[in-house]
Amino acid sequence: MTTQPTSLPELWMAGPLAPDLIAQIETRYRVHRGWTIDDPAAYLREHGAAIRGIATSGRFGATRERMAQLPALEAIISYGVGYDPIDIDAAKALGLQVSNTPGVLDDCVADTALALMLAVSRRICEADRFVRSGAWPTTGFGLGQRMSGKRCGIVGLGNIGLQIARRAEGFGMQVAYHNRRARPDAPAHYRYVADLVTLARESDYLVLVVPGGAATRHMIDAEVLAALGQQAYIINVARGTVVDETALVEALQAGRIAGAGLDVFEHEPQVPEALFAMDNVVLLPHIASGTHETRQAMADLFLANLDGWFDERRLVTPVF
Ligand code: NAP
Ligand code: 8YV
Repeated sequence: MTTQPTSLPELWMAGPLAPDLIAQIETRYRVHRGWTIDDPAAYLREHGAAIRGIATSGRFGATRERMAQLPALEAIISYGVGYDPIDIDAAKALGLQVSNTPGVLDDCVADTALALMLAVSRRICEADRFVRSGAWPTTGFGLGQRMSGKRCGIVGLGNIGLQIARRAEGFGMQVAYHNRRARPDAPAHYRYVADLVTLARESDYLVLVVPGGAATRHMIDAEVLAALGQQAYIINVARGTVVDETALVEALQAGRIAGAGLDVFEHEPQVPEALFAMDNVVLLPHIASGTHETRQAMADLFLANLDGWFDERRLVTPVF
């Protein structure tokens, strides 16, 4: 911990946020860097009573146990829109405030989804590897699958899903989607499909952008993958937990689906080794929101929530 005046509001930081963001936070808050502390329980018995906030992210979350170790805790401020690793039931039970950073990353995450769709079906990464290997002068490169005009099934037509749909329309694609309920404000020509297996059967690309957590765990299972079929692709910019990864690897190995574009994995940063040898998959290290512009916008909204709570007791983007 850096030396700071003790009158500043104190925060427990669950994991290393971006160095620039930490530097900005530390101008106004006293930060306890949780990930550098060997025995957090012992540390918090000594220092926990003064800590009023948890600064975290969609990666580091906040457990019920940690909340219980902080008797003065008021708010959990999270960087990122997905908050699946934050125990929301525990936060509600303890009367805590929770914020995330929705809205500001929709464009970049949607851009990444479209990039994965194109990359995997037009074999862009594979073709790049082919040229670099020096093989072009001696042999030709095979054909890909057309994307324009195909059927785009979106699982989770929320903020990001809508941006994916708009982009897919730009490629002349027909959009259908599955949510728990039809969106009354969605364009009428976006077809709502109440049954996920049916949506898979009727999609050439099944794009996942639902929240993670227990409610969506393994919603993409062997049955959905079988319904998707041999000519169709799965694209995941949601959370790795949404897909039964073992079933996905088996479906790819057996040729039951055409390929996969994956930004997220069930046990990040571990990726099933079986995928490394497959040319019909594109694998990204959870970078869908990873542009300078969007990460800055996320940091700004994170700080607005943090200051909003500690200056005015008001979150800009509360989770509930
Ligand atoms: P959002 O606006 O809340 O949209 C979520 C959508 O999912 C809603 O349309 C919701 O509709 C649907 N949904 C929720 N639970 C469902 C369920 N059990 N079954 C079917 N549909 C369900 O959220 P968003 O801002 O678009 O973000 C979506 C998720 O994307 C985030 O939670 C995060 O996990 C992920 N994400 C990933 C990255 C990345 O870097 N790869 C970046 C940003 C976000 P109903 O409520 O009607 O079901
Ligand atoms: C972030 C994300 O990279 O917003 C989300 O839900 O998955 C990404 O934008 C992540 O939350 C930061 O840890």
